[in-house]
Amino acid sequence: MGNSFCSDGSFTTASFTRVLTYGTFDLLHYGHIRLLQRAASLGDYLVVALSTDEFNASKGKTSFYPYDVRKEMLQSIRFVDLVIPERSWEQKISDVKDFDIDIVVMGGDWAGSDRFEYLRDYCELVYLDRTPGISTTQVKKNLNV
Ligand code: C2G
Repeated sequence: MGNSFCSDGSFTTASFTRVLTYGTFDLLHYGHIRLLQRAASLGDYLVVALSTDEFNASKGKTSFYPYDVRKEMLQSIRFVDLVIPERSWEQKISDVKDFDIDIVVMGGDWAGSDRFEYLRDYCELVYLDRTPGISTTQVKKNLNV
């Protein structure tokens, strides 16, 4: 929340809403874009916590593009304001505090997950419907990569 000062010296507490979401965002596709676009529309500032290659390895996942490329692509998106590394499952509370987050947003595949529900004590939690018919796994299969 930020204060904005009026010309007569008074100030109002203008609301400035910060949104945070997590993901790997590999082989960036329109399902990711639509999630990010809707997340950004819930506030004024969007932070994306991007899974590092090491964190993905700990989940048995290997992305097609390395972290730096995935980060570069996200940073080029007009409505993404900041990209930070997601290094562990345990960093979310400190992320919410460190970046003064008001709303954490995730796709519906995470709805009700223990990996996120506890955040309700620290911020709002919003699950958005996934975009049907597209996934990184599907793209890889179609490209035989
Ligand atoms: N997503 C979506 N529609 C799709 C595909 C993905 O809305 N067709 C959303 C997912 O629900 C997620 C985000 O896009 O919120 C990023 O998707 P992934 O990169 O697959 O993220 P995930 O592997 O779920 O990583 O700590 C949590 C993890 O980092 C989440």
